Amino acid sequence: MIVVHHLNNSRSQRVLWLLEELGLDYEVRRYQRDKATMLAPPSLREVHPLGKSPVVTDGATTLAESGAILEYLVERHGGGRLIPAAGTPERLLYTYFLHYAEGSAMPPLLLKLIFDRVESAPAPFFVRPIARTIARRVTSSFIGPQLETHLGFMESELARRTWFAGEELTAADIQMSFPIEAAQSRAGLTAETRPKLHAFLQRIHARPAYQRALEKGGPYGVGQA
Ligand SMILES: N[C@@H](CCC(=O)N[C@@H](CS)C(=O)NCC(=O)O)C(=O)O
Repeated sequence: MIVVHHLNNSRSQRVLWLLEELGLDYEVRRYQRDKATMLAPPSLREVHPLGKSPVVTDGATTLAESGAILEYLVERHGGGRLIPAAGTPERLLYTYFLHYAEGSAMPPLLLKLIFDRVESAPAPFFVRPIARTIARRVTSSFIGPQLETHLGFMESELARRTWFAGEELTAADIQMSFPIEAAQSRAGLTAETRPKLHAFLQRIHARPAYQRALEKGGPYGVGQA
C-alpha cells in the first residue's frame, strides 16, 4: 500500500494530486505544522531523517523529495500514463521540468517568503529599520529580478505548447504547479502579468483529480515553506 506522509498546506499536495490522476489506492498519514514556527512535527523525522514532506512509503521503500516521488510513482505504478514516450523531445522536457521546479524555480520563491517575513517580523525598535532596509535591498536587487526571469521563462514555455512537456498533462505539470501557485500567492502572478501561467492554474484547478486531492489534503494556500 502506498502511504503519503502529508504535511498540511505543503508540497505533498502534489503527490495526492498525482495519485488521484492515476486512480491509485493510497493512505494519507497526516502531520500538522507547528502553529508558531510552521515547521513539520518531529514525528516526521521518524519516517525520513530530514523530517520534511512529502515522504512516501510503498512496502519496503521509503522515498522523499517530491520530484523523485513523482518519478517513482509514475514509473512504478503509472502504466505509461502522465509520462511522454522515451526518446521523444517531450520526454526531455518532462525530465527538465521535473527537476527545474524544485532545483531552480523554488529557490527565489523561498527567498521571497523569508525576506518578506524579515521585513514584517517583530524586532526591537532599533533593529527594525536596519532589518527592513536589508530585506528591501535584497528583494529589489536580487530576488525580484530572479523572479522576473523565472516567471518570464515559464510564461514563454507555455506560449509554445499547452503543457510543460507537450500537448498532454504529465507529472512535470504536477511538479510545476507548486512554484506557479507559490508565485501567485507571493510574487504577483496574475491574469494580467502572466496570462499563460494564470490559465495553467485555472486549467489544473478545474481538474476533478486536483479537486479530489484537495479534499484529501485539506486547506492549501502555498503560503508556507
Ligand atoms: N525539495 C523538497 C522540499 C521539501 C520541503 O521543504 N517540504 C516542506 C513542505 S512544503 C516542509 O516539510 N516544511 C516543513 C519543515 O521544513 O519543517 C521537496 O520537493 O520534497
